[in-house]
Amino acid sequence: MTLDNSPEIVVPAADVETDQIVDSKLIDTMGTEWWRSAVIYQIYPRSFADDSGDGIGDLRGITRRLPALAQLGIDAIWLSPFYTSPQRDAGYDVADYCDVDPLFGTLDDFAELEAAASALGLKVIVDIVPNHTSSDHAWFQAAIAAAPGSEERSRYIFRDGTGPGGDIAPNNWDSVFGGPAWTRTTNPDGTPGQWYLHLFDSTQPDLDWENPWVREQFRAILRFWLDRGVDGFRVDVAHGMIKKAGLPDYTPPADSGSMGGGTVGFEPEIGSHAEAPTPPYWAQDGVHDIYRDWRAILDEYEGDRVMVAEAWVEPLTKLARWVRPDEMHQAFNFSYLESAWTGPTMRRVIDASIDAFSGVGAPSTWVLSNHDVVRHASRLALTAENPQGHGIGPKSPGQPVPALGLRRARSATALMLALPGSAYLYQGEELGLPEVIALPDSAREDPTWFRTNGERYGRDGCRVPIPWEATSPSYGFSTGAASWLPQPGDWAPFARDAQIGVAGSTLELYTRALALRSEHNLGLGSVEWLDGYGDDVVAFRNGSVTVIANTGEVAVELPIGKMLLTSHELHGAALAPDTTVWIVD
Ligand code: TEU
Repeated sequence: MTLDNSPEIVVPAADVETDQIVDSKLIDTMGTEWWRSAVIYQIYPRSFADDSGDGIGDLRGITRRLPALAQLGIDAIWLSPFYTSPQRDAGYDVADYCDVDPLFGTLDDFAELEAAASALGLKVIVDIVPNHTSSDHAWFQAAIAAAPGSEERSRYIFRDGTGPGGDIAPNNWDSVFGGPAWTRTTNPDGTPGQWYLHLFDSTQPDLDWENPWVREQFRAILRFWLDRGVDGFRVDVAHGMIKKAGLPDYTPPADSGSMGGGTVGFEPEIGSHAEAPTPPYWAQDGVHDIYRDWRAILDEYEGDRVMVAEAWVEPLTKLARWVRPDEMHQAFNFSYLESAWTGPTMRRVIDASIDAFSGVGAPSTWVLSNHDVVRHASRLALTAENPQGHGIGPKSPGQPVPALGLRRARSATALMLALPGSAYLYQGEELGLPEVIALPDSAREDPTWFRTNGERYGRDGCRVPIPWEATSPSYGFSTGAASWLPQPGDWAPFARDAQIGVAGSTLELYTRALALRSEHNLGLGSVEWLDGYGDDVVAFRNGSVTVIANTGEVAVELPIGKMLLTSHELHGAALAPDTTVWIVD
């Protein structure tokens, strides 16, 4: 067995700054904590299961459906926010970090959910949203009511405008959701006042993390949930909390990718190009002090509590700074998510990921879908005209062919679940759900849609409530008939009860892959590239399992061995295009 890296690609070694010298002993003794190899399933509470019958999912609905997740074979759930919120950004606009929104239930419902998860052997990770609060939060309401220069205002980023009358925003930054990142306040006497910064919606004012008061509040919030037994946190916008001093103007490069607002865009040549300039609002060095502080808090608690960074940072060598030994435990691998389905790209991103993360003693993570991106059963079949989609609707270019998308998605998932490290699944992908492209415009709720006047469709298409029962109203999502986003009329074949126990169904593929992954301990294994296959084929061994994925257009011959898993039915010894197999000798 030899390594089969494409020779022209040079993956830069993890760059080492003086403050990031890593204890090599720590790396040598990489542990076996649960999160290093865990498969973590993202629940988007409003779209998972609705017990109250109001058309919006809730905590009791989740608790009721947890046995189905245990049966699927995952290790942990991550819950997107269920905290008190006016729901302007589906709960990522938090008005009280230490309570449950009545839409989703109560703190007692959360305790029941936790107990049920624990009884099923599932860990529970909750979302924490520290970059911004809701504008309804008592802190922001107090800030608005207080005078410029007050302590209350110093918790957020208020500034005077420029130009005559202060009517020009303090700088030129754009919101990730479109439009300016500043909104002007109105004084009590009706005159225009200061401006406040919001990297996202105007109802999501950014906190000032230079203020020790803000840091103290979040220490208490972490403890609140740790005391309630959560196993960890997914940290929202973990690259955004510190802004460059002086808030200098910044114009993102034209090709800045999915992150609107100026996050560095992902390029196919992952790991093979230099870092793009860092925007003054992302990935500032100061954020790392915050995570070191948080890590010390988590380490006070018994059990392996974990933090995962939602940091849209590239290249991977830079993202690895979020998971140094005294910071977070994991970071979402968005470079992997955004990689094209081609042999060279997949090999390159897998190598670059393992190199970058293992360079700091962290496990690599893998992810193909979440609540912010086009579902991979559609995304992988978008055409070159619009390869990542960034929210697709009826008028988007590059429309996917559904059967091709599902075929590639199954193949890509079978590849992902064979990789060592920790994998993230997004609710509904185990059913093979596609993006809902034809949502009526009147149903859309994503602030992106409104802030761009419909120019960007946004993320509603991946957030449609999931189908459980083929013949029930709302496909069994709700105890009532409604669902907050309309479900397509042709989703019955995707319903869980239409797939369970059905040979060849996507649900059975996921269930089998997860069982085999655990049986063969693939999550703690390694990648040994295999020679002898063409460029389009991704072939490696992980322990005793040989994994072969054909991303190309022609069938390839398979080696002899016992077939453990195949993403599609095989005909003879040929591996058809867009198919992945696991073989054991
Ligand atoms: O996402 C951060 C983020 O930057 C992405 O949302 C991305 O820019 C966007 O989805 C592309 O349209 C997190 C959450 O995952 C997202 O749901 C929230 O809307 C956002 O933070 C604000 O809290």
